[in-house]
Amino acid sequence: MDMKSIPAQTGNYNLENYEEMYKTFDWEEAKKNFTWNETGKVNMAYEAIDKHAEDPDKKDQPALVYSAPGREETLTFSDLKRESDKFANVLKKHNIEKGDRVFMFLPRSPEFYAAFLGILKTGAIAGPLFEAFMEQAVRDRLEDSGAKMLITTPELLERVPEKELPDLKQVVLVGGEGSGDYISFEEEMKDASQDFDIEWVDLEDGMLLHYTSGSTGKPKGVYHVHNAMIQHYQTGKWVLDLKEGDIYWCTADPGWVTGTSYGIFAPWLNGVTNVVKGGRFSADDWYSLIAEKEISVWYSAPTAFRKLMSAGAEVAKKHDMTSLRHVLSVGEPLNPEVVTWGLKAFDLRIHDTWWMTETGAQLICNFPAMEIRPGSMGKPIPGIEASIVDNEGNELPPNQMGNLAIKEGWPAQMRAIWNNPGKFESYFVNGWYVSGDSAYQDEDGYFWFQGRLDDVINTSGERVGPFEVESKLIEHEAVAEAGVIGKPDPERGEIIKAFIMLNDGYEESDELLEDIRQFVKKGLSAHAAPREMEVKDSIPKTRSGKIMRRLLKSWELGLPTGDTSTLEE
Ligand code: 6R9
Repeated sequence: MDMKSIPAQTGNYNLENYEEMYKTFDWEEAKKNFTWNETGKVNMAYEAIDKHAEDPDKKDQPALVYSAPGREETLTFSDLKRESDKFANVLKKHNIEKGDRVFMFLPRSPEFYAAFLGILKTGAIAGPLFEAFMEQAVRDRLEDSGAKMLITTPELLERVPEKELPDLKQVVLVGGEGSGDYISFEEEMKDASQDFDIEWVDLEDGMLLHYTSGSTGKPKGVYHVHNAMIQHYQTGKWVLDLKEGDIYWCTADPGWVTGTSYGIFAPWLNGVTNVVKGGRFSADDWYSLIAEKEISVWYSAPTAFRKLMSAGAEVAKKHDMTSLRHVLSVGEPLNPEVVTWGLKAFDLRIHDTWWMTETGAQLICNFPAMEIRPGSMGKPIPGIEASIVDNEGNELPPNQMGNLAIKEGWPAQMRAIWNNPGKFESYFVNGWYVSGDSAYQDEDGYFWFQGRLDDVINTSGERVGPFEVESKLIEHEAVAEAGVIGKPDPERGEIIKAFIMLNDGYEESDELLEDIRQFVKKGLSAHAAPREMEVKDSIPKTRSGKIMRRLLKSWELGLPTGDTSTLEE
């Protein structure tokens, strides 16, 4: 097969004629799908859940199908309305008000989804955290956001430095005893009323804070508003191609933007059944889930596809995956060989989609009724303008590499970086949102990803800021200096490699390196712990003291070192 392009899938798709839609579409059109277009009153949780719970034909349809080792549960749209109304009442009882930040440090579970929706119903701002976060990561996020309440479990509570967080007034424990200091989720839910008057908000009111890593400084809080629903709904139609009767599975954790925008909002705004899987990755379990739940639309990530690939075709062959109709990917470049594997394994194309925490929703995509070019991220969704620009924000001609940029003002765009207006401003140049990714556009309008312009590492689809890891490394008593890079890896995309300089009196040994690794793992998270470490006599820095990661990377990969004029003596 000619892998330079794969023709459109045959079938009936919500978006049949991309080129035509791109020319004519206007976001004003999309707004007509929502009642708030007339009333002016809006709440994401109403549009995603309550609206369907009020519809006699939909209320008993499964909304959430939860499957984890030892726990299977199905909640209909009315169940989810009731549970989230109850939790919203619990929040009100404990003085949560519109605009308050309520953080969630919880495993994926039905309680997570009920609580998340409950938070939105009060008009408060939800802040989901990865379950894998360790103390430092949790502290940074709760501190910066000024979170007033945290919902967690007794086990995870051990990683919450409560005493160092003066703004944190209350902790709700799921699966724990209530005591003087803590609110018990189960006890409060037992007594909570099922009637809640939803807080109607403005389209521009805050809804969600997702912390993400940059190349410098602490993680930043990307702030999203209810208005994003227009794009979640519309991309759910066009890109995920969601239709009545679909069983949809997004494999992303809600601590990551994909797990909220496309693990909560897009499927439920479109009224489809949403499957959530708990537990760890296993190829056998994943395939079984597809077969058992008869999943039709599946959104995952290259790192997961690569793991399935390496598990071998025999594992796949044991399961019936004919329910699948549409498969998509996000988070990292989708390797052409993975697309080829997908054609063999499922007889379907894997559709790459590009977007970021900051963009809130999909922007450049491969649509089912469009020819795809393996290795390309696809084309801009109707309603947005994408381009390649130079550092001054001037558009570049086809086939020239530059900054991937989006004309500002799309519905799901972040509205702020929490507590950091300067950082927010720095994203915009000459009317363009500059993504930090480099790419080029071919003559036919397809976008091709080249790399990150900053030093952010993408390991197994998780964004890791080298600065965070370096900071943790040098907290170890043996480490004097540290420089961290992403090193290309066939399975994980990149792995974290750390170059360290030891303090006097420390000798390099396997035990010491392992001890340092564990230190980062316990302090930050497992995915932030370096898989490789190398001891150096010094770490290259610029004259202004910035670690020259670019140079470390060139050494590591045996590439020319380029301009080293700023290198410290
Ligand atoms: C949704 C999400 C954003 C960064 C982004 C880019 C990389 C995402 C990609 C991709 C190549 C794709 N990225 N999708 N790279 N092809 N289809 O991933 O958000 O965690 O903020 O990461 O991920 O580098 O800038 P986020």
